[in-house]
Amino acid sequence: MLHIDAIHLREINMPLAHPFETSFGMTTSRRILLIELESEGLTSWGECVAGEHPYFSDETIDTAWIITEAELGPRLLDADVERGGSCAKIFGQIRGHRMAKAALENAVWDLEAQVKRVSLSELLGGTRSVIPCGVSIGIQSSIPHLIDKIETELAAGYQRIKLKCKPGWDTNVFEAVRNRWPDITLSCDANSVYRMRDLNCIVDWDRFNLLMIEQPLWWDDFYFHSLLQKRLETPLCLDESIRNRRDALAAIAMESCGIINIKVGRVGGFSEAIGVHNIAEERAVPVWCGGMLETGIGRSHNIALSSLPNFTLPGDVSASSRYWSQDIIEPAVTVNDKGEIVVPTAVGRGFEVQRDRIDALTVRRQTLQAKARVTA
Ligand code: OSB
Ligand code: MG
Repeated sequence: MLHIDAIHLREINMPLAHPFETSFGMTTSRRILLIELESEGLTSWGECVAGEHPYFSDETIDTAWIITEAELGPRLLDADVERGGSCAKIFGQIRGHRMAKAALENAVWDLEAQVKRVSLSELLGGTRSVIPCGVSIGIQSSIPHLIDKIETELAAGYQRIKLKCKPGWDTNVFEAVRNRWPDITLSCDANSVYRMRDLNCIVDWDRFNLLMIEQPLWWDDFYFHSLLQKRLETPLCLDESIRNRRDALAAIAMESCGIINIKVGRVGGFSEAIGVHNIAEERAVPVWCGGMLETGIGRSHNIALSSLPNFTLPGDVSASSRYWSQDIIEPAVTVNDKGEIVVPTAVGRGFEVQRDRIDALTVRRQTLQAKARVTA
């Protein structure tokens, strides 16, 4: 049994080292909810990936804060928590709020790994000692700027370049990049900005030999993606619309995609992420680990998840320095010259959390305390 004595919520504010632009807007700084669990002298961490605005998903840091404080936190403190995998049931009555649930559940897995004296990767069922890494490159002010960025990332060793796109920053951009680099592994991510009227435009991208086209249509859709996939050679990849393993099953059965992006926050925690991974693996659908501009805490959890066997494609898990001038873990996440991250084998997440640095970045905090435990 894991005895959780207290749950600490904090909001930290961190400026991004480089602004990140997607089809839904520009992010220059992040407001991040961190969860810290205290348990019999141990401390574990979770990061909530909800954004400041409900643009990627319907959650925000503020909805996650409220639901954690009022519903999820009290339930976790009252429950008999055996392991990380117990959380889905503990939170089962609460609909939605998957990013809030994931932050707590992942902190419980982080704790379980420490109690069992194993690495988080081992606890999750990881088999890889290194993970292949790609980068997600935001919309830039000009094509020459983008070419410079890609040059830098390729020189650093990254194995796959993903371009954020939107109408006006798509066909012309893919053309310029393919002219410069005919053979690199290239993909794009539209974050749901296109509609069926754009079908012919998207079908034309087959000539760019993209590894995949990520979430071109509505954020909650499988059906229209399946119609589009029938017209395309290039595999579609779903991100936003996969909320759980049933969605993954439905999307695969409907042939809405050939590849799945797994984000542990988007599916509600490690248990469900493993479920999506397993269902895809059984059906020979490759997966990769998405990113949400995480700090080192969420990043270290993504590294552990990416060590599972069906994470065969390079993920959006890259070096801390691409996001932060100074990360909140030690050492920072680095990528070797083959574009790989070495999976830590130390107990737990394998990176030390820098509490002083977190304290300095904290703008709001709240503690939920367990009721006094009755001992026999
Ligand atoms: O769709 O993958 C996405 C960032 C914020 C919201 C959505 C997405 C992204 C990214 C960034 O692509 C990936 C990263 O963390 O590098
Ligand atoms: Mg995406």
